[in-house]
Amino acid sequence: EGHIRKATHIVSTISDDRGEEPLYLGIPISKVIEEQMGIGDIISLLWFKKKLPRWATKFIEMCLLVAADHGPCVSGAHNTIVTARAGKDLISCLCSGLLTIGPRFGGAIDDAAINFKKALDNGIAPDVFVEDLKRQGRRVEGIGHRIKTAENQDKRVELLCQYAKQHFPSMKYFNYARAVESYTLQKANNLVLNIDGCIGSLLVDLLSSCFHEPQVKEILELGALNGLFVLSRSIGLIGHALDQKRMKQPLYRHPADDVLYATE
Ligand code: Q5B
Repeated sequence: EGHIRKATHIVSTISDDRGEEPLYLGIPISKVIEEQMGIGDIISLLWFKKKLPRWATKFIEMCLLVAADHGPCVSGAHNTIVTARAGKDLISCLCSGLLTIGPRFGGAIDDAAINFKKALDNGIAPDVFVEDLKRQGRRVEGIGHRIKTAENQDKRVELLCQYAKQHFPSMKYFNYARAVESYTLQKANNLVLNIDGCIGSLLVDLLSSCFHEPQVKEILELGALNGLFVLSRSIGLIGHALDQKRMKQPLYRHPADDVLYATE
């Protein structure tokens, strides 16, 4: 006799918790441990739905390592610190910091990746690419930094680039981003290729070596790459929350003499 199948409300394709142990894309967690997989492997299974080669998962892990924190002054850490000092719980402190991640701070990775890819694929010269965006009143995503300049270069960018040179089959999108940087640096010396632009362009190179074109486009359009910054920076934000709580820092109030009261 046939079973009547109930219509399901949710479809899920990445993991299964019904057996003795959880499966990540069909791989039991005991195998994950046995094969000494890293967090890059887990991300590749659960985010990209594919087991990626070691050179690629190691690069993902490097992105997580180098972007975990950038001091107490950046937008995210500042919000987390203020929230911790207002006596809120760890999750609120973390969320408060995370909510600052966006187009100007840490959340420019996907747009940088999409824009650099589109420009190179369509054979647009770097200077034309920059001037087109300028005409539209838009900034070049992945370019520009508050403190990093041509003279005070970002070590994180250098380290990721060094690894890619040794292990990536192709770096054409990164090289294009570098060419864009050469042009923007002629305008101002802080218009460097920043951490978002570096991760974005190198991830396009990585994904293009591991996936077919439609899948690469899908991953970028899903906004998956900003997830790398979010995941990584969560480590630093949690650190800042714990740091403030450990020191029992009092409620923060911004000094009034640092505000221009421009009221009539
Ligand atoms: N101008 C990042 O700007 C920043 C331009 C540009 C064309 C650009 C800016 C920007 C794109 C978004 C992006 C990721 C807001 C940055 C990060 C993580 C972090 C952070 C940390 C960490 C900095 C002065 C003049 C103006 C602008 C022009 C600036 N950027 N033109 N394309 N991209 N970038 N974000 O210094 O003629 O005077 O009107 O939006 O990729 O978030 O450590 O801090 O790990 O935590 O505030 O590294 O570059 O300069 O806004 O005063 O602009 O430069 O149009 O021209 P600034 P502004 P004009 S990495």
